[in-house]
Amino acid sequence: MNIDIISVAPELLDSPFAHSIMKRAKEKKLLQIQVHNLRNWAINKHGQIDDYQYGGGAGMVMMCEPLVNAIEALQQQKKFDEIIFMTPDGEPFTQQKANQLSLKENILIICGHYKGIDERIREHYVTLEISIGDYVLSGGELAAAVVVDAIGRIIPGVLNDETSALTDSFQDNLLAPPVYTRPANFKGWQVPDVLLQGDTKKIEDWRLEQSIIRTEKKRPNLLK
Ligand code: 6GU
Repeated sequence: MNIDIISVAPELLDSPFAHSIMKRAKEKKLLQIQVHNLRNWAINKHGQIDDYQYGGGAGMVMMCEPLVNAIEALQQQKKFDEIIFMTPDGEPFTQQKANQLSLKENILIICGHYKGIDERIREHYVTLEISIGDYVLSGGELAAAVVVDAIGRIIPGVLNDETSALTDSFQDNLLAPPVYTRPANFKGWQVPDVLLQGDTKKIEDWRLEQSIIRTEKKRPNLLK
């Protein structure tokens, strides 16, 4: 899978993909991430990519021309299955959406800044708008990092058996059950007996029961 990202702050995206599972995905060539600096397509030598909004009001708007030139330059190289705009007014991001996107071949992500991007880009190029929650970030980069991480770790072949995504919270609309590691007794706090007895069927039943209890308690809406 290829993910191209257009950003005015590419440095923000250096670190998130350089570790652990994301790093492995890249090393295994299952995921290729390329971050492109929008200023490469600035309209003048001052690096301008934004301008005042028509009708007045505070905040700059990212202009059509640099974005169109960036998008079209990348479209020369690849046919994108999805052109995603990261925006707080987008569709709420979920595990289900991550699952769907992990099956695509080429994705382009546009990170907004300032007051957003000229509406005409959303009308004529963007195929999907994503928000990562009901709060406002200063730019789309951190949100894009969240989305790419969630997608990248479930690309087939990225996780090994040990870290299988099938047991994640949300995969079946249930939160994951509690987990424990050694020692079995720490300061008198005991690990539940069932986990120590090696009966895999019993353990499986216990985990499902705990998942349901936990979901009822913390996120009852998921059960509806
Ligand atoms: Cl995708 N972008 C920004 N700027 N803020 C957000 C967001 C995205 N999702 C939630 N807040």
